[in-house]
Amino acid sequence: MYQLKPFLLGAISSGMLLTLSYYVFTIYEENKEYRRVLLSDESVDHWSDEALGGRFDRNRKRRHLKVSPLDNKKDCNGQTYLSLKYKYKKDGGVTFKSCSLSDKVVDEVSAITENMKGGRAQDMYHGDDNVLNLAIDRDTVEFIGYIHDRGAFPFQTLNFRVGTQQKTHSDIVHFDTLPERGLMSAAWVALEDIHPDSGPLVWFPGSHKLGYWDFDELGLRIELSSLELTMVKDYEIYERKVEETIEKLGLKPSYAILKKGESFIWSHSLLHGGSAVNNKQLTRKSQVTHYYLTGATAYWQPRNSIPSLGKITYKCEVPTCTESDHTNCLENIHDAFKKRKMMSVDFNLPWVNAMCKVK
Ligand SMILES: O=C(O)CCC(=O)C(=O)O
Repeated sequence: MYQLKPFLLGAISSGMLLTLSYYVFTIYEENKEYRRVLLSDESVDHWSDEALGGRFDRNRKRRHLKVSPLDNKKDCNGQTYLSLKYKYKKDGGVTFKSCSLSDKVVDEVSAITENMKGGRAQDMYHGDDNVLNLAIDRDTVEFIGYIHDRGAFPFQTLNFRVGTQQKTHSDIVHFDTLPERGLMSAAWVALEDIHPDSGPLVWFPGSHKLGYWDFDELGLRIELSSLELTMVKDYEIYERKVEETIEKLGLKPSYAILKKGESFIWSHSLLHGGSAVNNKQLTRKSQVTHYYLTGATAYWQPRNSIPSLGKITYKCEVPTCTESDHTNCLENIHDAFKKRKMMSVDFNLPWVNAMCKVK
């Protein structure tokens, strides 16, 4: 009996030690995964310096997690901002519920969207206060800024009455920034409870890590015999290439079956589109707002550019919100549009659109 006691005590303490080690190891591994995802930077180099002529800023990999006072703030679904940021970085998209977005604004925009001609309207925020209020909703703008460690400001709204059935694409093919690429994000707000048969937004978790997905990145310009900007043809080839890649990699779709007032926030390179509308009687009222993030000095359209050949088509109609005048800029977004200026565009280059010249 006396000999058994130390043996039992030893066994119990070894067991406890093993359990403790297991927990410490699990926490360590979770923490490592958390850090890995939060520190990863999906916009680091994909192209060579020679190809880009030194236009892109590569020195921005962070070593330390940034601690923000917003980390523990919760969205109106009760999720902490930090956990949502983790999901966003890992998957490229996340569902968010703003606490500052009122039912009244959502209902007003829903009514406008219900009644608009043609079922699709771009940039209604220029003329309609409710559409604008939704685009500059305090929590949404703050959250998008928070997940990117930047200020966010809207540059385009799209309202849809029904499912778009738009083919899968990423936004970076249309909008991009310089000198740092990918300072862009979007929020898709449900203006009603989304029905699975109404053609919900479809997206491919993790696809934002596959690269920039623009024409140059995919080698499409090189594939075409003529390097002229045959946009329509290029776009069809792009869409096919995206479809083929999804199939080849076996990427699994997710659907944004959101409740009214929730939004789906996605990253510049996330592959997404409109899924099939199975019931044509159903509406799918939504507003997409595209946001730039502060820090860019020029904006360009990858779809109409061949950067590896030094041909870049710049985008001119952009409000130049900066980190220091961000709040003021949001409140006066239309003035910011008027004062637009493209600070670091090299206007001597023949392909720079003349419209972009600083007035
Ligand atoms: O709402 C949709 O079905 C697609 C919207 C979209 O792809 C976009 O705005 O970039």
